[in-house]
Amino acid sequence: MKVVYLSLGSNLGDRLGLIRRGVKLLADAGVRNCRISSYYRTKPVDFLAQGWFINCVVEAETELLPLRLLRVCQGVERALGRRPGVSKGPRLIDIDLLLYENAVIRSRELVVPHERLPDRRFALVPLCELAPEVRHPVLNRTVREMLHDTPDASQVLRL
Ligand code: PH2
Ligand code: MG
Ligand code: MG
Repeated sequence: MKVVYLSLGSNLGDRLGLIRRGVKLLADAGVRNCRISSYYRTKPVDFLAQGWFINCVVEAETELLPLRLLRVCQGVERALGRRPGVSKGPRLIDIDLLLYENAVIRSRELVVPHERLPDRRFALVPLCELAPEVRHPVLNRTVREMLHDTPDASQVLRL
């Protein structure tokens, strides 16, 4: 069993409902024993001309290998109605792999740890709630330290 951290976000439709359904579908597909952070209302970053997101982070155990897990996340996104759209733009649901144990993966399809993690309060704040002492395997910084040091100052409000 591997411990993994996933970021879930939505800024279209029934945002909270979509995230909750996403967690259920992930569990059905082998992403087990989920611990869910609080939900947060978060200001959009990168692509600003879109509605606020709801974001959370899920800690889970899985036997799925990283690329299989990525496929499962993509399958759940699709099952919840997501279709290709503007890069970083509005989405019904986005499920990203933040950390997979201490794995470091740099393939064309998948980069783990997530390359933007240190620059995203919307991921660091909920991740810090679940796992403040977990360490980034490349930066050798804990989640708490990354949150303390992040240059991102965008709003992340607990629901
Ligand atoms: N996801 C993005 C781009 N910007 N902003 C917030 N607040 N939350 C997100 O999940 C998010 C974003 C691309 O995946
Ligand atoms: Mg994303
Ligand atoms: Mg994504």
